Amino acid sequence: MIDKSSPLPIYYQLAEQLKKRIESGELQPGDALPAEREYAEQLQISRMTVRQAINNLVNDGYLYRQKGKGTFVAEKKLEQQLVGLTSFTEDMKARGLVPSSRLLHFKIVPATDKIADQLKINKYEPVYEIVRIRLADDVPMALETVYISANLVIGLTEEVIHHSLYQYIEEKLGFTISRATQTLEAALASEMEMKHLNIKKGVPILLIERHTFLEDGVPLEYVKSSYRADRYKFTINMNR
Ligand code: 16G
Repeated sequence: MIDKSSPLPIYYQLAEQLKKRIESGELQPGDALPAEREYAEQLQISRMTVRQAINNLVNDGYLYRQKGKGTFVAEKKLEQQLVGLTSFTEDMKARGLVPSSRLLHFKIVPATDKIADQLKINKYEPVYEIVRIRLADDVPMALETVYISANLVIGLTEEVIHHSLYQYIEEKLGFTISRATQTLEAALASEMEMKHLNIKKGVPILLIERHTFLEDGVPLEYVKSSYRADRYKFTINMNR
């Protein structure tokens, strides 16, 4: 019900009501929403107001639009707990999703000042530069750029990184991946992210930077990832 005397804007009230119906499961992923015109008539509000409510829910990842077909309820966001140091493959499998990668770039390059500093190696030492799209059930979730010292991790190939990088490092090379520090910030998708993550201009993304270390404190990888903010949320547990 819309309360026209409420100080809360009408579009906001409508968006909150739809959100509740999605969260309660009354509206299921894939369900089509009635046309904006129908909502407007039924609730005696303007189509502009309906559109504003729906735009907000599209931006928040609750709904998505399909050209010529209408507006639909989106899949629930994937929630990642920021507690254990896990790989993409492990995260997806834990949710019952099938992980896969699309390799965009794989090269050994001389470390720049910045990369050398991140990996605590000398400038111009060889590093792997790997760019992968990470998918869950064939849906692109993140775009990941990884730098790893080629003198430390031997034998990485395109074939290897089509599968789990962490698994190769631990099981084939016998290293112990021990800890990581990570930063998380919001940004707007770049052209490259828009293209590869299949998102529209202006959609927010979550930028993650991770430094991962081996047991003895040796830097293993420096990673920059862009996660779709409409499909992903991160949970942080805190103890006081
Ligand atoms: C995650 C890590 C990334 C790591 C990758 C290994 C974040 C932000 N990044 O995507 O640092 O390289 O897992 O995944 O979580 P893999 O073992 O499946 O190749």
